[in-house]
Amino acid sequence: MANVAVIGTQWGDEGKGKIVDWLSERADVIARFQGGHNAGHTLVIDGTVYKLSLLPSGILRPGKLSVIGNGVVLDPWALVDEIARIEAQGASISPENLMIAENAPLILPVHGELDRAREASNSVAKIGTTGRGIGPAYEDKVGRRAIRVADLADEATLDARIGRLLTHHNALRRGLGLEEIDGAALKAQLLEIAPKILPYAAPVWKVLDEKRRAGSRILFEGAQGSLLDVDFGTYPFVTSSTTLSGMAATGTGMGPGAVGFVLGIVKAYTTRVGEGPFPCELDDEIGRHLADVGREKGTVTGRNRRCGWFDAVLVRQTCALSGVKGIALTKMDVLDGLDELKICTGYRLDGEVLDYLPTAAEAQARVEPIYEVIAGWKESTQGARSWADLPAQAIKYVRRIEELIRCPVALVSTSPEREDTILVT
Ligand code: 2SA
Ligand code: MG
Repeated sequence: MANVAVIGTQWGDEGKGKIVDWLSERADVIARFQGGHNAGHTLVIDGTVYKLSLLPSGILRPGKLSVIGNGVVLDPWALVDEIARIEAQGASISPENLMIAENAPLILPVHGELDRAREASNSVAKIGTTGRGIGPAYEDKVGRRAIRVADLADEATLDARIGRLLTHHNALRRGLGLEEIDGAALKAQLLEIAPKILPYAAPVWKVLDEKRRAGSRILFEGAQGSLLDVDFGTYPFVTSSTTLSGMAATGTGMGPGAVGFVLGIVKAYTTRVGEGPFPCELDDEIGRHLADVGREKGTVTGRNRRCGWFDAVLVRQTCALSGVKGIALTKMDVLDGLDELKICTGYRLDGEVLDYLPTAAEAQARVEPIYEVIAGWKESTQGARSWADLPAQAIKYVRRIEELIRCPVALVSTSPEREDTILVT
């Protein structure tokens, strides 16, 4: 098996967690390469529900190495809490099975405060962030003032980094009416958490290089979705990381050739959390049906997700952006019982027909979906484990999606359970 990168092709919450877990059985290393504890992956294993946020999904499988790459922004307190929570559910986590890139930047309490203060302020448009400090932490990374995992080992470095951070953040905080940062208190907090994080710190790029040379199979676990990508998403209503497959290499310290197969996770309909354009959004009975049946609530924040029909225009676009070679179609059972289904095949804008989502925010907000109607199915697809178990009309729906997005279906997931997966050969 080639190394696989798993990418969300919509706005996140496509059901990546289950697929990553399913694939992790066949991998030796599972690596996160972007995002932070804004991610929420729900896994159901033998009836037990695990909610992972920062930890790679491989952590629940004995004998696998889980890696948090340099492309991730790491909240050390959130990580320590999550480790304790998952260990209480029976997993065992140690430097043997978890490694963190030494050059990963930290999310500090000031980042969360800044994120939430901006969201609460009326002077800028609300993004609908998770409030976890993701954006401010990435700003500090590219602004060259982040504190990174390796810095936790040296007090003098911490002093220098905190000094630089204060200069920048205190100016910002004054503008938002927040108290100035107490540098000494921040340093004390960091020194307290350091011994809980440093044992996991490693030159991840080097470990991965050795693993690759030894023939280990690496699974790259994406978080959020392609339409939240900081470059190609519905900017500015995006997250602050690169969520596309190219990041799997840079976010762990490997060359692009290390990513052999890009698997795009595609939900059979569309959802989005937070603000921003959503051409196929349904503010009606059907939208509520999808939300109820699909239990569309955020894993991390518990926010309700907005729901709509499947948008083939968007998924065709994101499959191209990530070089997706095959898709895993998830949550098709949520469509069971609907009389008819709609698929968006293009947009209308100012009398013209578009076959892609334009870049300008103003145009993104105005495009109108052009729908194709396809008959639904009455039978249940839930728990189907072979192609033959699917109603003919459901197969038609899958085939039409493949055609429209120009990408073959590799897997169909028919329930949150690991075994309820159809492998398309
Ligand atoms: P942020 O916090 O800066 O990354 O928010 C910016 C935008 O990115 C969206 N975003 C997400 N969308 C869906 N799922 C996400 N993860 C959690 C989950 C979300 C939750 O998997 O359930 O629990 O609410 C996620 N993370 C970020 C966010 O909604 C903003 O639109
Ligand atoms: Mg999620």
